Amino acid sequence: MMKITINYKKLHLLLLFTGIILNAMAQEHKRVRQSINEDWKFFPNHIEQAYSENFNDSTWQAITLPHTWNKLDAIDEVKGYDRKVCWYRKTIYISKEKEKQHSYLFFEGVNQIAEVYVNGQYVGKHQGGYTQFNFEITSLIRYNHKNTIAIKVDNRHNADIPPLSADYTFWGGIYRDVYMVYTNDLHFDNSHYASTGVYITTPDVSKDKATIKIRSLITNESSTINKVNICYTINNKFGELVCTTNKKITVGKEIHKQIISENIEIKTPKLWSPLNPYLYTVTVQIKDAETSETWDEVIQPLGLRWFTFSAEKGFFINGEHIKLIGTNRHQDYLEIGNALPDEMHIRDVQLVKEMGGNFLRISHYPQDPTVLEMCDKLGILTSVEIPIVDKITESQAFSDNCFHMAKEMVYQNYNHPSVIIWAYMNEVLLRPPFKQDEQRHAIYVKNVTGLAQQIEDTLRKADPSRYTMIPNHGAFGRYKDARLTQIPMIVGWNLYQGWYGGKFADFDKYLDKHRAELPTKPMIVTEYGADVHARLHSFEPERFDYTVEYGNRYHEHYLKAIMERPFIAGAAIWNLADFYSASRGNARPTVNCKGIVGLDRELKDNYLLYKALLHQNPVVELGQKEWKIRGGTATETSDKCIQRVYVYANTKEVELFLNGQSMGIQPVKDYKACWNIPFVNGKNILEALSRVNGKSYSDKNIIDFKMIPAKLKSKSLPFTEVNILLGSKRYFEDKLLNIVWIPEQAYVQDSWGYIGGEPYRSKTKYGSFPCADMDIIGTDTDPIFQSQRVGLTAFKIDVPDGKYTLSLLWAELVSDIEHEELAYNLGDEKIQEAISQRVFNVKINDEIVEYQLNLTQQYGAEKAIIKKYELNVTNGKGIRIEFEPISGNTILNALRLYKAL
Ligand code: GCB
Ligand code: CA
Repeated sequence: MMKITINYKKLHLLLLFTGIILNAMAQEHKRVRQSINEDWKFFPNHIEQAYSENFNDSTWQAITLPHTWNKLDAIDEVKGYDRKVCWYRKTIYISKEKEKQHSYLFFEGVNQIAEVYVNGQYVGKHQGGYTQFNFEITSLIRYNHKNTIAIKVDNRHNADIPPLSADYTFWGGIYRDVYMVYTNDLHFDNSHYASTGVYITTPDVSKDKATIKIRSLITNESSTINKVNICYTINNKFGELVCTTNKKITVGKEIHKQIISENIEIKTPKLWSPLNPYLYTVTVQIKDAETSETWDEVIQPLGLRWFTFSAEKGFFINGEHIKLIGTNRHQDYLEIGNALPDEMHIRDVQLVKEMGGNFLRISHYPQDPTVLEMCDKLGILTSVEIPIVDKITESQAFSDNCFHMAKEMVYQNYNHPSVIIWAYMNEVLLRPPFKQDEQRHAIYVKNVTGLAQQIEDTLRKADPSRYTMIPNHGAFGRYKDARLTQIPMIVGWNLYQGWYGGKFADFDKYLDKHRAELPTKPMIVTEYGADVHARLHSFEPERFDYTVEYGNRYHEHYLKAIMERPFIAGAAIWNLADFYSASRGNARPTVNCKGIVGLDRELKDNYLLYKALLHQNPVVELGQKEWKIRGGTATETSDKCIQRVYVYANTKEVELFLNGQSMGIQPVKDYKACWNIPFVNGKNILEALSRVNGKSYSDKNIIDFKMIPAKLKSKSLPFTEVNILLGSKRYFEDKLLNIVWIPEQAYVQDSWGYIGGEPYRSKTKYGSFPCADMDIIGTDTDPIFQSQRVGLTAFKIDVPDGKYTLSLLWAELVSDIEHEELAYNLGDEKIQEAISQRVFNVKINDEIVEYQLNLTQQYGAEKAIIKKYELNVTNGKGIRIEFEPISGNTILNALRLYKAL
C-alpha cells in the first residue's frame, strides 16, 4: 500500500509561491498611472504650427509642471497680467509592451482652455480651469518611439466660461499634475467626466448597520465577449478585510456598461466624523471569471456617516450636533502663483485641522485632488463649488459650461465622505450689468434665476445624497426676490459688516433677519473677514487700517455672534490664507490679505483666537506673536515704554512674565487676557503661563524693542534713530530692514513731532478711511507711503549735536490716476478729490533743500520718493524741518532720522 505523506510546509511554500506569481501576473494587467510632469518645453505666446510633430522647440523655455506663466507678472507693479495663449510641448517614449493597452492623457487642471495634440494630430479640447479631464490617445501613439505632445493653453477672458470676474488672479497654465494612464481592453470607464467610473453610495447608515451600494461603469474594448467577475472588497482602516462580494457578468463589446452591486452590509460600522474620521477603503476589481486575473482595479475611500441640516438647530452628523467652523481656501502661495506641489495643498488642510476647524469651503472652484483626500483623512467637512462668480453670461454656451462643470465636480469627487455640499453662484447679483435699465435688469435677474434652477436640478439629479448651496452677498432682498434663497437647500451669506461698510452689530442684525424671514432655510455664513497686513499694528485700530488689531476686533465680534446663534449651521472665514488678486491695491498690493495666515502661511493672530476657542485641550498663545520688532517712546520717568499685550487662551487665567519677572495674573474673558507691559530697550522675553490640573501650558516670544528716549538728549539712553509714519496711528514693522515705523505725534519740547496740519483720509461714499490703499510704485513697503500729514508747517526733532542722515518720504496720494473699480469692494468706492497743484519748499535748519517741490509734476503721483539728506547738527539747535506752501497744501508721508556719528 502506498502511503501518501503530505509535507504541509512544502505545500504551503508552493502555494505561497504560486500566489506570488499569480499576483505578479495579475498586477501586470491593472491600470498604470504615472505622472509626466518633467521635461516640458514652454513658449509664452501663440505660435503657428506649434502642434506639429517636427516643430523645432529647442529654443523654448525648459520647465517642470505644475507651471503658470503669471507667477511674476501678476504680482508686479505693472497693471494687469498676461491673459493669452501659450504652448507647452513634450516628447514621451512609449514602449512596445503598451501596444495592447489603451493610453490616456490625464490632466488634473489647466486654466482655462486646453487643446491637446499628439504627434501633430488634434486630440481634443477642454474648457474650464478647475476640473480634471482626460483624452484617449491610443490610436495616435507610435510604439518604441518618441511621441510628441503639444498643448495650447488659453487663459483669456471668455464670455462663455465661468468665472467671468472675481477677486482672485486667473493664473494661466498647466498648473496641476499631468499623467499617462494605461488600461486594458476591459477597464473602468475613464470617459465619464474623467471620474474613476466607480460611484459609491451609502443609502442607509446607522450605528447598527451600514448599507453600501456601488455603481461601476465598465468598458470592454476587445472584440470578444468576456465573462468577468466584478469584485468588491471593503477593508478597515488597518487594511484588514471587512467583507468581500462579487458579481458575475458577461460583457460584450460595449462601452459604458453600468453594473450595480447588491447591497453590501457592514454590521456595527465605525462611523466617520470630524472627531473620528474613520476611513474604510473600497476596492472594485474587474477579474477574468476563469483565470481570476485582474483586468482593472479602483480603490476609493469609504466614510460611513449620515448628516442633516436644520434651519432651526444647525448641523448634525451621525445624530450629533456640531457647529461647522472653518475657512475658505484659494489655491495659491507666495511667489509661486497657483502651480503648487501636492504637499502645499496637504499642508493647508492640516492648518485648518490644527486650528481646530472642521469645515472647509473649497471656494470658488474645485481644487487639487489632494485637498479632498486630506479632508477625508483629517475629518474636515467640505462644500465644493463651481466657479460662477459675480455674474453670468446669458448664453446657452455659458449655461452648458456650467452644467458640464457641475457634473465634472460631482462625478470626480463623488466618493469623498468629507463632501456634504455642492455649491454654485457666488454673489451672482453683486453688480448686475443692466442696473440702469429696469426692464433689461428684470430679464437678467430672471435668467439668473432660470440658470440657478437648472444647475440645482443638475446637481440634485447627479447626486441626491448631498445638500446644495448658493452663497450670496449681503443684499438680502435682491437674492430673496430672485429666489436664490429658495432654490438651493442651504443659503450661504458672505458678510462683511464692519469691514466694507457698517458696524459689527449690523452683522448680528443680518443673521437675525435671515432667521426671521427665511425660517425654514438652513444657513451658513460662507464668508466673513477683514484685511490684515501682518506687519501693521495699532493701539487705536480703525476700519480699513489693515492692522492686526482691527482684524482681531472683527473676528472676536463675529465669532461670538456666530457661536451664540444655534440656527447658524456653520461659518467659514474668508480666508484661510492671503491670496493674490492682481488688480487689488491694498496695504499689500495685488494681495487680498483677509487670510488668517499669510501667503507664506505665517500664522496671524486671528488664527490663534480660533485655536483657543476651538480646542478642548488647554491653549495659551501670545498675541501679536509675529511682531518681533516693536518701538515707542519711553516715559518721562523711566527708560521704559508701556504697551498693551494680550494672550489668546481657553484657560481660566494666565500669568505673564517679562524677562522672568511676573507682570501679574489676568482672567481670561472671551478667550483673551490683557496686560500693560513696561518694555525695555532691546531684548524683551515675554512668557505666558497657565496652570491646569498641575500641568503648565506656556508660550514665549522674544521682542526687540527699539526705544526712543523721552528726552532725545538723554544720557542714560542715547538717541540712535527714529522712524515715523505721518498722519498715522499705525506701527509698521520692516523685517527686511530690521526697523520699526511708529505713529506720529504732535511736537513735544526736547522730543520730536509735527507742527500743524491734519492726517490725510481717503474718502469713500461710505465714510473715510485712515489711509490710502493704492499700489505705490517703486516700493514693496507700501504702507509707509499710504498715509500722510497734510498742511503741516514744520517737524521738529530735538536731537543732540552730531552727524545725521535724515530721510523724508513722500508719495502724492491725490491724483486723477484711475483705479479699476473692484466689483467686490462694496463700500470702498472712492470719491474723487479735488486735485490741487501742490507746490512747496522744504527747509532744513533754515537751508532750502527742496525748492518748489511739485511731486506730481516732477515724479508723478503714487510714486515712492525718498530724499536723504546729510546733516550736521551743532550748537544744540536740533533739527527743524519747515514746509512752506506755494500752492495747495504741504505734505509729508514719513520721516526717518538716523544718527550716523
Ligand atoms: C467676497 C467674494 C470673495 C472676495 C471677498 C473679499 O464676497 O466672494 O471672492 O475675495 O468678498 O475679500 O472682498
Ligand atoms: Ca496634484
